[in-house]
Amino acid sequence: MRIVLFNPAPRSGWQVQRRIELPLGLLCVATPLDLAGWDVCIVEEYGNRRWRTELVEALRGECVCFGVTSMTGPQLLHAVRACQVVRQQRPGLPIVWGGIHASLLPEQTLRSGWADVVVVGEGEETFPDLADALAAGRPLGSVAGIAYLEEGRFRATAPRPYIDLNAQPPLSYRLINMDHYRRRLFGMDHVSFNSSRGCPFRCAFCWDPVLHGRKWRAMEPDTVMDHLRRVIRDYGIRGFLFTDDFFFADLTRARGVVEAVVQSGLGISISKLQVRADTICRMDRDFLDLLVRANVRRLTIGVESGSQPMLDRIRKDMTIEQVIEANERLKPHPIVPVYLFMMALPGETPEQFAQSIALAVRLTDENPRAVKTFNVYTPYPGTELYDTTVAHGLQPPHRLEDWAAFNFRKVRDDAAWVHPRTRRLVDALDFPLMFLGKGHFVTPYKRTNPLAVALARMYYPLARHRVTNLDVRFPLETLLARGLGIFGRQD
Ligand code: B12
Repeated sequence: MRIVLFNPAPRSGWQVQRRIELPLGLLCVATPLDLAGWDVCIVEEYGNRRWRTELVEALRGECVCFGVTSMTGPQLLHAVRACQVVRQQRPGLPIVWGGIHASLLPEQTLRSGWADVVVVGEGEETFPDLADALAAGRPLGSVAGIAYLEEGRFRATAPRPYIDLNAQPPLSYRLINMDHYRRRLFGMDHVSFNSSRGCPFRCAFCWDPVLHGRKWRAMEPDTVMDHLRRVIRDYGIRGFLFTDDFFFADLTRARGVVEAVVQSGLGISISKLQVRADTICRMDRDFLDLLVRANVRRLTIGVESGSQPMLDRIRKDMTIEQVIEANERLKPHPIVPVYLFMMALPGETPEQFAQSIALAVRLTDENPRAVKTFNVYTPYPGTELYDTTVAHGLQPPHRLEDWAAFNFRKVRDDAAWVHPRTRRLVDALDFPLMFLGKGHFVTPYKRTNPLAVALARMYYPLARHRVTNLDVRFPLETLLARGLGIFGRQD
């Protein structure tokens, strides 16, 4: 009996063909079904012009249900488009939604008409149970961890306990074409890997505390190695991009994983990890050296704001001094710290925004390897800060499809939670901010686009002048980039 799963492109327009990420969420739910003997078919839209034909072909035969995943944002539209195909081809086939967005807003997702069942939270145990129920005609009420409509009434069954990550089998990568997902970085092939879930912190903008209840769970080093070894054995891929929200939550475990990677002698590269600045302050030199030996090249660090009162407001539980200290500690090591900032946070004053810029300038000046990224704060449903934006006039979308317009590149016109002067600054400086930190913008284009590199180099002094002096007069380059559609698209 077949189950068809669909991975909608997370972006729209030309970006559909851009960077490809392993569909880890779908693989996690497909693996137990595969091992239980189901015929699981995963259709990928990302970077795949034939997705529609492949989906129609997959739906032929005896299907039990269709499953789709989605984050909040443009991915929802792509998910809905696939559901339209399913409804057309196989009217009556149950459509199951899973993933972050549907888990946060199950009722609205169901009322859209594009979903028959929502799997809320982790799907490894719930989805096989649901598939069995659908195949056997067992009532939905007997399946824990789901939501559905019964005669128009919203029903949610009891939540399912978190799964034991150490008891999970290695993913059934053979269900997808791994070649589609290999990313050539630092001279070797890479794929994504996830070794833990959740985060004990309470950042007011983050979805994590909502779905994971601040409960952090992780694979032991042996389990991680077992999974990585399979990927190396079956696909020869030795580069891994860890997607963990907080890989370093338990420093003893983190050290154990990194040591195991180094000691294995398999040439494994953990190329990218996310970390908090205060965690770096807790690492000694040996630990940082160990990370270098495991080929950690990039550490992504959420700084969010250069204003301490703002950090306190968003409950980051971290200080600006810790960020500066972390940058200092990383300096002697060949690791690129990628500092992430959010602009247009609720109530952010122009002065606070200027403090973020000043901190980014300081970090990139003090550590020449450091790079930064500024994104517009996007309120995500279920989070504490989202409620603040609603209190300040955000009209929550009433339809599933309307969440698709939530975008991190542009301040929404109705963003009443943003000070009008801050909004003007953000709108005008978003583009030049991309060029702050020499080399950051040009590196990806070095081999492919000499014109873009030359233009960026010419523009750099003006960009730096603009952002350091908050000079937003005649922002012609921003208007041009927006007009040409190469920047700030809303899809
Ligand atoms: C890799 C990644 C991406 C990839 C692509 C993801 C993909 N698969 O398509 C890329 C780089 C494209 C991406 C982009 C974005 N991302 Co992103 N991304 C992630 C990341 C780091 C890992 C996702 C992952 O693999 N998780 C591991 C798997 C196992 O977890 P899972 O997907 O939740 O799946 C489980 C359940 O949800 C469920 N499930 C999932 N799907 C399904 C389907 C069915 C049928 C069933 C039954 C169950 C089920 O079962 C799974 C196993 O338990 C997460 C953070 C995280 N740790 O999850 C953020 C995250 C998903 N991204 C997020 C965001 C905000 C974005 C962006 C909008 C903006 C940004 N600043 O990055 C953009 C997208 C839009 C755009 N215009 O580009 C948020 C989403 C919040 C939300 N409300 O949706 C997250 C949670 C990060 C965060 N903490 O804020 N992202």
